[in-house]
Amino acid sequence: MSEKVFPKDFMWGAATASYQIEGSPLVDGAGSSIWHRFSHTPGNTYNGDTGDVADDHYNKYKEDIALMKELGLKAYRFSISWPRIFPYGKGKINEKGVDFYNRLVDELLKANITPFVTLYHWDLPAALQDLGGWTNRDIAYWYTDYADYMFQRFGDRVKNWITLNEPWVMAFVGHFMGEHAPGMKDLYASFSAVHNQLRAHSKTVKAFREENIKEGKIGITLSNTSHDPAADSQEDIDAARLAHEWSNYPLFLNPIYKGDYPKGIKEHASEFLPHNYENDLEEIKEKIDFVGINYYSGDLVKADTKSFLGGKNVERGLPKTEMGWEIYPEGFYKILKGVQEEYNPKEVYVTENGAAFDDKVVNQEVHDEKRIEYLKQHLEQALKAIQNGVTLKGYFAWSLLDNFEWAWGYSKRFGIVYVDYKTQKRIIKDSGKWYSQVIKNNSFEF
Ligand code: LGS
Repeated sequence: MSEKVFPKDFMWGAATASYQIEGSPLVDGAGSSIWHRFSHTPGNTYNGDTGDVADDHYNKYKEDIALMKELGLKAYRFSISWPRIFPYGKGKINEKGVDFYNRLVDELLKANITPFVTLYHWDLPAALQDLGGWTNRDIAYWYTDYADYMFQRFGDRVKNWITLNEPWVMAFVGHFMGEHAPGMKDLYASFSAVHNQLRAHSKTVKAFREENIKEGKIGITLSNTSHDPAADSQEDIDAARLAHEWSNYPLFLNPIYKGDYPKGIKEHASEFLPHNYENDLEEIKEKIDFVGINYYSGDLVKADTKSFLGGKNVERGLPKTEMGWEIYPEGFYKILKGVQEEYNPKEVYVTENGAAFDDKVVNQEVHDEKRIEYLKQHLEQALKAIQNGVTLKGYFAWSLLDNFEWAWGYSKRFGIVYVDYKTQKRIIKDSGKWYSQVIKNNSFEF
C-alpha cells in the first residue's frame, strides 16, 4: 500500500450551510432569521447582498444532489435552518419546513450519500434575538427543544449530528466585532454567548443520548487558525498561546472535556464571563463522539500590550487566498495534532477546509489550479496527521457550491462547483473534478 493512501472507509465529503445556499428564506411559513435581518440592514454586507436567492438550493436540491453523486461524494454536511422549523424559535412547528429537510435527506440517502447535519450554522430565529438571543440563559432550553425535535423527526435516517458551527465566530464576530449578525460590539455579550452556547450544546448532547438513536453520533464544529509566535521570546510564545486558547478549539473543548475554561482565559478574561459561570461547568462537561475541526489559515502573533489578550498579527510573507488569508498548510497539521494531544477525542472530522480564489469561466470550464494546489497541500497534512496518531475519520471540503459568504456577500467564491448567480447554472470546477479523483482513488496522488 502506498503511503499516500487514506484509510479504508474515509468519509469524503463537502459542506454547506442553510442561509448561504438555500435562498427563499421566508417561503412555506419560515420565520425570519438574524441573518435575514442583518443582511437586509444597509451597510452590513458587501454590495448589500442578501441570502434571498443565494444558490436557490431550496428549489434545486435535487440537481445539487445529482452533482454530489457525479462528484462521488460519500458524505454531505449541511445545516438546518431553525426558523424554517420553528418560525418563532419555539412553540409552533412549521411542518413545511420539516418537509423540505425530509425531501433533502431522502434524496441524499437514495444517492447513497451520508448526511452530516449541523443544527445551528448562525441563522438564529429573529424572534429569539428579540429576547436576547445567545446572551439569554434560556436559549439553552430553546435550542435543546429544537434540536431534540430534529432528532425525533430525522434520527431514523440521520446518524451524524453537529450541535453548533464555530461558536467562537458566532460569539465574537457576531457580538464583539459586529461584522456578523446580530451585529453587536460588546465583549460581555460575546462571553455570555460562548457560555450559553456551551450550555445549549451539552444539554442537547444529553437529550441526544436519551433519544437513543441507533448508531447515532454527536459532536461540535470549531473554528481554528494556527497561531505561531513571531519570535522565540516568552512574550510572543505567551501571546500566541493565549490567541490559541481563546479563538481555537480549547475555548470549547477545555470545558467539554476537562470541565473548565482554559487557564489563559481564566487569567486574562474571566471578568467577562457571566457571574457564577462556575456553577454550570459540571453540566457542560459531557462526553461527545467526535470533534469537528474547521481550518483555513494561519497567523503570526507578536506580543502587544495594547491589544485584547496581548497579541497582534504580523506579516510573514506567505502566499494568500482571495480573502487575504495566509496559505499555511503546516498549521493544519499543528491544529489536528494539537487537538488529539490536548483532548484525545475518539474521532475527529475536518468539517471545513477550502479557499476562495478569483475564478473565471472560460468556455464553460473553471481552471482553478490554485484551489487544487491548496486542497492538495492540506490533504497532505491531514494524511500526515493520521499517520501520526490523529483519529481523523473524514474530510469535508468547503464548499460544495459558491455561495453567500456572509459579510462578503457573493464577492468570494469557495465552491468546488461554480455558480452563475444570474442563471443559477452550476459548473464543476477543475478542483471539483480533481477532488472526485481523490475520492475515487482514496489518495491525492494518482
Ligand atoms: O463560509 C464560511 C467559511 C469561509 O471561511 C462558513 O460558513 C464558516 O463556517 C467558516 O467560518 N468559514 C470560513 N472561515 C475562515 C476563517 C479564517 C479566518 C482567518 C482570519 C485571518 C485574518
